[in-house]
Amino acid sequence: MPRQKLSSEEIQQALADLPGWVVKEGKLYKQYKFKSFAQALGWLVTVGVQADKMDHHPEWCNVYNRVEVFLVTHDLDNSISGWDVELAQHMEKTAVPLLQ
Ligand code: H2B
Repeated sequence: MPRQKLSSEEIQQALADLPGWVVKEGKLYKQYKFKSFAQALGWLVTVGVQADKMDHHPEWCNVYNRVEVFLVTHDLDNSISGWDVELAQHMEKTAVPLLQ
């Protein structure tokens, strides 16, 4: 995926390999349900470190074992870009073993 604003077609293509992810409010969105609060918290730290390395930060909210994530690129007029897809792919890879 290019690290630039994606077309609707490119977004749909990316979503095909990202189970549970949808476009909501113009952002990539998913709600995760982890086995416990501790698993959710561990995942937030893992992903947070990676996001900071990428200098691409998620909008997210955690309540107990649930985490809601919105991904969008503020520097590209709040569009969905290759960075968002890359971060979503990292989230998927790291979340799967920890989910309920
Ligand atoms: N995160 C997200 N989600 N989108 C951005 O455009 C973005 C970011 N830009 N993190 C980065 C920081 C930028 O503001 C700094 C200056 O590199």
